Amino acid sequence: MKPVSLIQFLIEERRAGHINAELSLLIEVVARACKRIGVATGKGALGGVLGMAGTDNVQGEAQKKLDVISNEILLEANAWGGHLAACASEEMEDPQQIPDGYPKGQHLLLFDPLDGSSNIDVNVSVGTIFSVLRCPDGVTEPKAEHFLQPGTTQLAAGYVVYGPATVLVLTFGHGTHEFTLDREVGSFILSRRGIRIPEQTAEFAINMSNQRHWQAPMQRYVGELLAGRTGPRGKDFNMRWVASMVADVHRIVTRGGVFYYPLDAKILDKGGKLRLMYEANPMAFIIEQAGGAATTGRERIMELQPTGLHQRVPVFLGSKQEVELATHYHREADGAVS
Ligand code: AFP
Repeated sequence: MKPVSLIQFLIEERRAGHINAELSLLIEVVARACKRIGVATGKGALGGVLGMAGTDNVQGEAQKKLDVISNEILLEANAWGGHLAACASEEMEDPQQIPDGYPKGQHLLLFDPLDGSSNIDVNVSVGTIFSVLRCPDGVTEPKAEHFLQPGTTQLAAGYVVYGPATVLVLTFGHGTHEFTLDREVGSFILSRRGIRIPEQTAEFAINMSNQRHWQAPMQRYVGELLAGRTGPRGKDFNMRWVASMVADVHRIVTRGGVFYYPLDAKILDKGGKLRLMYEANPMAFIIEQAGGAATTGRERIMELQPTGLHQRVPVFLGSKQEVELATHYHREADGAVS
């Protein structure tokens, strides 16, 4: 079969009425920016971009952390196209407006430019996560409050994993699709259409070093997984933890599994570790569109009414039956179900 490029796929999606021309352009621009981020991360130590921002390289020039560079790449790429009303990023306290004199569009873009950035220096996969919302009608200078829309209103969500291969996973609410970057040609090529995550799994991802801080239902649930074949679950479970959410989620999108970043005593006052608007919501959209589930352990992530641009939430996502069981244990402990 003839390979389908991202551009051809976007044309198909427009013809099917799933997206308009402006959203198609937005995705093209984000994908192009991510190719540049992939090139920057791929240079490793040779790019002079590893280490902490605020340090100097051997020539005495200021070094920029790759997450700062990735943020700048995405901002710069998106300022011009006329497809955005504003963007918001993990790297910036407030939304970034489109500069005066540039054309504006109807969309709001949120992103985590380089998730898992603490893994860069050790050459482990990192990624970009993004979410697209519609700018409320009549708003010309969107502020944080205009971004505070539930995940169910997302028009698009995606991530790019910069690993052995650079891979884009995308949804417009009509299935989840994967594109692999052909590095010689410079194009993202459709590699999996309509991804389905198996409902059951025997693989879970969690940072076990936080175990003593977890709440009782999480202790119970993971305790049962660890008990394996002789425990109440009657089967052995395997564990993985990359500590780059994009890489952990991509494994789940590829072979199933579950990912948990629960609330624990250390992060109780923050509400969780991961950010709702540009980590949890887009990942939840991608996972649900692939037949999986995504909750906070208590509620569906995409139904949360956001209260802040950088709000944090607990995240349970992946194979449906496992996420439902872990969520059931929490709701049962809360007295919400019997
Ligand atoms: P960094 O971008 O600071 O590396 O954080 C990545 C992350 O938010 C997410 O990608 C991982 O799942 C999670 O942190 C790992 O957190 P722990 O280090 O607490 O396991």
